[in-house]
Amino acid sequence: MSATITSDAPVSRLDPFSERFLNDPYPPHRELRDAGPVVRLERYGIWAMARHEQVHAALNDPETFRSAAGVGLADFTKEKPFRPPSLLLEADPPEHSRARRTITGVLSPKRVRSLREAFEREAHALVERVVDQGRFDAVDEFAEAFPTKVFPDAVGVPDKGRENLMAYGNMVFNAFGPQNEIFRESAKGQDEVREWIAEMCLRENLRDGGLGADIYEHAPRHEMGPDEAALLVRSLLSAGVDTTVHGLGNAIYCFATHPDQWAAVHADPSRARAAFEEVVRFESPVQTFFRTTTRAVEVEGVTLPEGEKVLLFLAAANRDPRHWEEPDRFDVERRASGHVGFGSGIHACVGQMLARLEADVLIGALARRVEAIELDGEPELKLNNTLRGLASLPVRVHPASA
Ligand code: OVM
Repeated sequence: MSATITSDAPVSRLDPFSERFLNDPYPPHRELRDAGPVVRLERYGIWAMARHEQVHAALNDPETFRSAAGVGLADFTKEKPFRPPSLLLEADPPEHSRARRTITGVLSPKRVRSLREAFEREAHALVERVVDQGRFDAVDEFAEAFPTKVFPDAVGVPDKGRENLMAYGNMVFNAFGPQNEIFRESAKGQDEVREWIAEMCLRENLRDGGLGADIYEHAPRHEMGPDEAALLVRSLLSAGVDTTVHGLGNAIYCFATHPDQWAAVHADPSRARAAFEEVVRFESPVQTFFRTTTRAVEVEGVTLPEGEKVLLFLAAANRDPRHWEEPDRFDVERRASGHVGFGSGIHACVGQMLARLEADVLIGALARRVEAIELDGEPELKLNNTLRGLASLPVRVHPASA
């Protein structure tokens, strides 16, 4: 007997990073789920899982499915990473644990709750502005306007240069895919963006009392030095902006295309938080992440060798009919918890409470003021190797009579 790859695994020729796939991922997601619990993607010589059961299990078995070899297509044991690896995202225990504890300490429930008032002031002003306009672009003027203000305010990033945040996130999330045209286009001429980000990670540029400064304060308690603290600030700046922008944009898209669902949120704005959870399930901002096998592992009769890249389709798991009832129905009243849009296990999104707070506050404010949202033109997709969201979303809103 020899240790050859057992190839009774289903094989697919799909390219999950092609424009065709990214434009309408749901039919190929179904194809991948139906092909089997684990599928070989010929094009990249990798494996894929698209069913909820296997995606959830892999996320919760970090000893077998590690992150330190990168959570993108690139294998950090063979290729130079696109940037110095994240101490959080691209790390395994025990190194990951110190970084995680530091960030968890900073983003405590109490600290996140303390941000609500400032978020509400900003949300109120923004909602008044768009209601006055009547017609606006729900991406630039709403979904992007809010997180790009309140998030850097919370972290303590100075005003000047904040436009770099979106460009940086777009590039980082593209870098998890192959070096295709989508990635190259987003990385073009970004040296200054990367320099600005590196500057903003330094203690001297972060406002006292902000989350960034808090990272520097907590770091020594977990044996982390200033260089490591700077990398943790980089994690906030990488993962905290584009993700929420896409989540909020996708939310407005879902509401505009499902008017009865917006009517339910308008009738009871306390539903905003649960409605956002359903948005993250239904149009997951982060579509995929990779893991790398640390040993030969059997998945439902198929043996994956050691050191293999496995692409986990979070967004496909979130619409797996083996797990969800009528998964393709957007229903703000369903129990969407259990989705893996924020991941699961030790790497689950550490900022998810902050993301939910932003969404709750902004969607809640809109729900109190607006009774109907309608499309006012063709939405335009923003192509990204990892993120799903819109580049433009023209809408018209109808204020509720006071
Ligand atoms: C990080 C990082 C970057 C992008 C995404 C992410 C979704 C984390 O630098 O730690 O998590």
